[in-house]
Amino acid sequence: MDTVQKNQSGVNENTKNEQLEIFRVGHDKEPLTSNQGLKVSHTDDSLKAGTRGPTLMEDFHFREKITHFDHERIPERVVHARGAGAHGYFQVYESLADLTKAKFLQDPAVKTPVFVRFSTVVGSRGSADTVRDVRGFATKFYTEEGNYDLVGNNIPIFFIQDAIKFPDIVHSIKPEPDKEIPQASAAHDTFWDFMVNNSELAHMILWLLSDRGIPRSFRMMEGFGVNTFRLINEQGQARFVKFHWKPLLGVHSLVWDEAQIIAGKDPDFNRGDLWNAIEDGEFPEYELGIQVLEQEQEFDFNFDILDPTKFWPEELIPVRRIGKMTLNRNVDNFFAETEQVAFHPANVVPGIDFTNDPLLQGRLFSYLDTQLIRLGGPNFHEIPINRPVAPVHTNQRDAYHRMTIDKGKVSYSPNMLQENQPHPASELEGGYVHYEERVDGRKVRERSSSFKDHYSQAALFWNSMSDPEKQHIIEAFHFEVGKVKNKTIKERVVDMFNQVNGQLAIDIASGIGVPAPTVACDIGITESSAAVSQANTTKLANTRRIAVLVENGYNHNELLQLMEAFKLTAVHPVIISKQQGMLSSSDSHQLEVQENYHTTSSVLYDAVYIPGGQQSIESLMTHGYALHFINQAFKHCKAIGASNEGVDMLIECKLGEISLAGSSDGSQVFSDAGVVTVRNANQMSSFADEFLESIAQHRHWCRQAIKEMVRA
Ligand code: HDE
Repeated sequence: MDTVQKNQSGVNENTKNEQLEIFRVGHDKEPLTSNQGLKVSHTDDSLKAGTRGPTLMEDFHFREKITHFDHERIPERVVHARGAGAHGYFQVYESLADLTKAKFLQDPAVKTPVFVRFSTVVGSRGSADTVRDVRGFATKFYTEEGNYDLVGNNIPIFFIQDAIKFPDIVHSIKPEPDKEIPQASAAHDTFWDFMVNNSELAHMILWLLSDRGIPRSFRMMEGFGVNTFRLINEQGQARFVKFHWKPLLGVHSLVWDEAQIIAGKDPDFNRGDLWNAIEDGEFPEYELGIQVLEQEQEFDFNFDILDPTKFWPEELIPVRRIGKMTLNRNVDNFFAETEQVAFHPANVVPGIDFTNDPLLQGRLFSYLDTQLIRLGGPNFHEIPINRPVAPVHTNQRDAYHRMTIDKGKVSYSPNMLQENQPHPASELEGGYVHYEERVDGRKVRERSSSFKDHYSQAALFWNSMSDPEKQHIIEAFHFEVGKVKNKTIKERVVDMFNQVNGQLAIDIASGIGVPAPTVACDIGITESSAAVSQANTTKLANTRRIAVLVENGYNHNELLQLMEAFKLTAVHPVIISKQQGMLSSSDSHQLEVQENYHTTSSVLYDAVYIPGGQQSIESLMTHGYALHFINQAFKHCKAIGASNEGVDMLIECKLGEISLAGSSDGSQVFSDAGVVTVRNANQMSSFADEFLESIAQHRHWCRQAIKEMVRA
């Protein structure tokens, strides 16, 4: 039964899917054909003059096959080349008519179809998912009034204030052009050279080097429109707005050491995580939030609300959650959908408008321009993933790859021959009318003095970090700037961050081989914003992946109890053993192994569980890979659970010795560090609860201080 209500023009969650259906082709039990529909009888040998003779020109099948192959690549995106996409829908919680006339924000019954593409910025299309980088979070809403694109990132601010610097920053962060090294990394001289010569980057650097730069999952990542936009209501009243996406699973990140190892063990880690969650029916959900300012409030703050290197602290301007997006369908074809989707911040609908944010102004040019080269001409809006569900009637004709067969001889306006159709729509008919902002100024290449403070919000962000988050940022500096060869650049990094926080500069200097500042600065910013710290995010065990380490002779009852508890919380256990195949428990139950120690790694899980069973544990204790697996999970501050003889395995790993003074029997010795143990079979249920709670915490940062001593 179709319970989805349609709005007036018939757009609903399924509309885009129905539109795409026309283009989908399955190839079940069909004969192979040429592109002309000719059935092909043989495709493994080219047509030759004799079995050992030359290939003949007349082999049209060979030529068509090879020619198509030779042309199968399009240029990758200049930035955001690597990405993953998914379909879904958006529903507003209540009408926003008081703020905007955008139709998709009026009726809570309407499910507007969306397509989202997540991405990294710097790396090539084949680069690893878990590099340190900003993540793109671009959403296309297929509304009844045309496509609306919210092309955002997972960090609420940007590096630069004016779009004219975009080619410079991107050139500096991309691989150095002489040797094309390093791939997908900011840890090299040209980027930091650009950085020390542009103090407006200071704030963004702290966000990039924070845990936000290495998200655990696209499902656990915030999104931000970054630029300041306008909402316009039916009465023509305008307000300033910032857009936010808030993930229902909270905001969580990897550990840098882990992120680097994952880049080798599973370069598709984030992409696969998104795909699997959707296939498993665990649909990623994000609430759309808005921060709204009245026009009169434009100059009420100690930062310029049009400056894209500043965020609007939620404590000053609260985020109102106005609706929810659910991603519930994977793509059928990566190239056709994820690769060919074309976002553009200028794709707006009535009720949403621009501001003079100078970064946004430049973006409004760039995205259309880049699609022309990337997608080979001006008809990319006809590619199925880019087609609006709203009807299209223009006087545009021709050009490469035109699909529409426009009828009639009139392709201009005004005209008499076709009674001036298609006719420009009045505002009442839904025609887009730009907000009549008064603009008055001299032609200058200058920046407003209200954009000149580059350090106050950097200090605000730094103050907002918890101690573990601060530690991660300092370590990230030690990595990123530690890789820089030029000593003067390193010294200038320290000088720059001395302007943010003197102690931060001292801590950066301590790891990169340059002197600490002689005078530690204090710029006198004491404010903080709790909302930007991940320490205060939602914490849930749901959808986490748990490695279960077992060998023959494991305790079936213990494992069964935990598996049931995992299932209830939608936690995913994965059975890992030395060899794939079947295992026998101590009481002869059979269990299928999913991964062996070669196919998987501790870094691919959120937690580890070791059930008891004398024989299983004795076998694990002699296996270096298993010992390493547990030590590595411990080092990355993950939850670890062990029951009965499983606790002996932890003692064998010497986790207790390294971390906390524990009792020799191993019972509950580690619990405050996220290591949960039980020796008593009657306490399995409370053990399961405690272990799940420990998984929900995501990471146990109290182990940080000792992690360098862990042998992993
Ligand atoms: Fe983009 N950006 N950008 N950007 N951007 C592109 O467009 C650009 C900026 C963002 O998944 C390009 O189709 C300029 C901010 C995302 O397909 C290009 C400036 C934000 C994506 C481009 C910015 C973004 C892009 C490259 C500075 C967060 C990927 C390929 C003024 C709000 C969209 C393409 C996808 C992609 C230009 C800055 C987000 C070259 C000139 C700020 C998520 O047009």
